[in-house]
Amino acid sequence: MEPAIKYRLIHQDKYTGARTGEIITPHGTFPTPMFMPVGTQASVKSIAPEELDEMGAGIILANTYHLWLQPGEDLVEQAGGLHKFMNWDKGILTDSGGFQVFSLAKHRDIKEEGVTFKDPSSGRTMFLSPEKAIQVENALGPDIMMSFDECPPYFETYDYIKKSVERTSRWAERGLKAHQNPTNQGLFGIVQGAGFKALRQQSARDLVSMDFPGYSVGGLSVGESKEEMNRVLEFTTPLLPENKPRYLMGVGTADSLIDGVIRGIDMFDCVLPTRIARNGTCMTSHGRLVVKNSQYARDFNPLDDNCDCYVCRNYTRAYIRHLIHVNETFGIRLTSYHNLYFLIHLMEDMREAIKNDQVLEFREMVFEQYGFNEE
Ligand code: PRF
Ligand code: ZN
Repeated sequence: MEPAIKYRLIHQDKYTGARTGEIITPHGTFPTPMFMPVGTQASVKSIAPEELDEMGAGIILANTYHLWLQPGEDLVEQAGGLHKFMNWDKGILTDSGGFQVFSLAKHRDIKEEGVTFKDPSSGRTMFLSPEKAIQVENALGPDIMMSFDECPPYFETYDYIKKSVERTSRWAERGLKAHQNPTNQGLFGIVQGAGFKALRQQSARDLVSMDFPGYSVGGLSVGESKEEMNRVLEFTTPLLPENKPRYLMGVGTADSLIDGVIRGIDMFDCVLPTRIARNGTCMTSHGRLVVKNSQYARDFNPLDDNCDCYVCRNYTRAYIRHLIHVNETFGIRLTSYHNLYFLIHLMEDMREAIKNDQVLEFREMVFEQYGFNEE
């Protein structure tokens, strides 16, 4: 059987775990490392597919949880699948809903069979299980589907996390059995285990034995420190096969992307760039810039003097600040575009640095320019 998702290594950095390669999907090939814009409800907020293409996004993320609740997977299937429904013909990855149930739903009850919860918008009682998540993902039709996992709180006891990891392995196995078309859609496993090395090892061993076409590292960026995340990545990515993609879920600050790549990660996603854009905050090569602040009222420079995106080539801080102040939605379109471009372009620069074995120099340069601020 030909798997739906394949990884091709192009070059491994001489001095770190960073690697550049490409991921081949039924909807095209994209270079890695890559940042994936998040389109939770089948739309990357305020950005058109043509614009995502133009900024170099080879793959985007959507959420099983949201699309299952609204408009429902049968409607999307009837539309011809997610790609057709949203007019995006490159890669799509869907998260399974596991994480969203744990972070968004109220009154949830986790059992071996699955999770019962109350849909916060309709009040309906819903049930999501490994089989149900896979059935919804099969109907939505993304190129990459994620297993239904449990993302436990980071600072739980060893015994709690061990039970959770074991359940996530059983759920992964059930998902694999339920998966209908592995030649068209690749199902990834999710390694959990919080900060415990032995449990990350157990989780990786279980999942690798199931032979998924790709693996993600879950359960990070949930309140632990950056140092802690780096520590866990350092011993987790070496547990994953070298010939398959590795994806760090829900991470989207510039420094974490660079530090994740250095530890062997190929893919990232996060709502951060588009979320902060909507409250007037921009990611720049000099750190975060809150463009809606009064100090930019008469600043006729671009958002970032080192950025050559459509926004920075054509608009000033003063103009964008004005738009946001008078609630013109074009303002947040511009900040959203720039922020996504910034992270996608950062990964493009990183790929170049890897090819030249200059990852550590690149990190040094970016961090220095950045000023090590809150990002
Ligand atoms: N599991 C899933 N989705 C996720 C996570 C996870 O652990 C995270 C953790 N940062 C983000 N999104 N299924
Ligand atoms: Zn820009």
